[in-house]
Amino acid sequence: MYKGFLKRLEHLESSYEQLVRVPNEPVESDNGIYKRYKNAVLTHQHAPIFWRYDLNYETNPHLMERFGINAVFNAGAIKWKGKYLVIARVEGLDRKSFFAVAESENGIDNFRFWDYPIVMPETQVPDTNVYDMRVVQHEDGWIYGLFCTERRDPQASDADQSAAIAQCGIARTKDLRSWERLPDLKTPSPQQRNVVLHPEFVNGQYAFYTRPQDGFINAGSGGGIGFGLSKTIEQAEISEEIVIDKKLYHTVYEAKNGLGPEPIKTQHGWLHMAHGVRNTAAGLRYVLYLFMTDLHDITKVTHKPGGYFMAPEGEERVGDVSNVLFCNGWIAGEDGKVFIYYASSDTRLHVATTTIDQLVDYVTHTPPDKLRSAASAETLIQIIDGNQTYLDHQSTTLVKQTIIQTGASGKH
Ligand code: M1P
Repeated sequence: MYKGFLKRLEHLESSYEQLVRVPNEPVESDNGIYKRYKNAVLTHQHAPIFWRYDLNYETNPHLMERFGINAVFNAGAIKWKGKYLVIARVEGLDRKSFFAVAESENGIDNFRFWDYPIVMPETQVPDTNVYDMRVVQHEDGWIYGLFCTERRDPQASDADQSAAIAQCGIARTKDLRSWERLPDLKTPSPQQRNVVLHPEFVNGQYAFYTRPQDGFINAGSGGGIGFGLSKTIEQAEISEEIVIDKKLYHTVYEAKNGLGPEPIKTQHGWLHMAHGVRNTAAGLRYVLYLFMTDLHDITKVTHKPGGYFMAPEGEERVGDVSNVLFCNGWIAGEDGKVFIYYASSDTRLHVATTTIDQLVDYVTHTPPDKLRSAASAETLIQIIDGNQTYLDHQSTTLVKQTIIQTGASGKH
């Protein structure tokens, strides 16, 4: 019997190593804004063997899985001691999520989980489920993890086993290994998800992006990305919550929206990634969009391209909750390169790469949504008109000639 055990163990190990070591490759995209990659960076199969199996022959002679992992997705991200770290939402077969750190040398492949998941202390009211951590290196010197804590609605009757209350949990760390849990954020809204801490103080206070919502799934009247200040983080409380980016009829964020990772500071403004949700006959569709806020008044949206930045494609469209892209982690390097960690269909985690220059260009030059079909057609006509100088019967020969001449004259 032990021979069968050893054979299975060898097979498990070699398939695991093959999966984790496979180099990732960029996939050509024609939008010029970012590159997707061929392989997901984390899946349920990236969970280490020593998490999933009891490796003691005496107690597990069939080498059966004892702790199955269902999905690895929605990850916060941070560059830490020269490594690319993601703090993923790892969901077991029992539907409970927990946080676990995986690291990579280059940010695009070879992600390996640290030996143990994060031990997240609980408040006096234990969390039933925790997920979607936003990792923020704050100027106060701490690294914060803000996440959704979900508990059963105490008002729900026995007949209703799905009513839940979502709030923002807050924890902080200096080493990403040991975490101090702080009281949950208090806001005027009945429920909160997708709360993000701004990395800098605003008027000497901690600044939060929120997502007020009436119900557990429906944002209701509270839809939109909110904003509020708190004097302390140890007893964080927002007394006034304003909406800075609201949900809007017939847009990709008409049902609800929520901020993604912490914003990136650029010389032109703060770059934000968010998800927008709309309803369709096939259910909710989650896409990612970008916008920019003012460097001095961070509640003022200065640029917002129309439509989505990224939407589910190919295998990304299918999973436990299909037709979903979600992003709560990105890393901007000092060299201007940006690693976007996005999850598809609540199932797996991917990476896309781009640069700050490309994102700023995208945000500042993509036409806004003018909210009417005729206005969209008009925007397109302006682009076509502008291009006429370079076209010769729909061929781009003139563009190429102009670029060669301009390049030769040293203008670019
Ligand atoms: O299932 C899609 C997403 O739904 C929730 O996000 P939101 O509150 O914005 O609708 C979260 O549960 C998120 O984790 C999940 O990916």
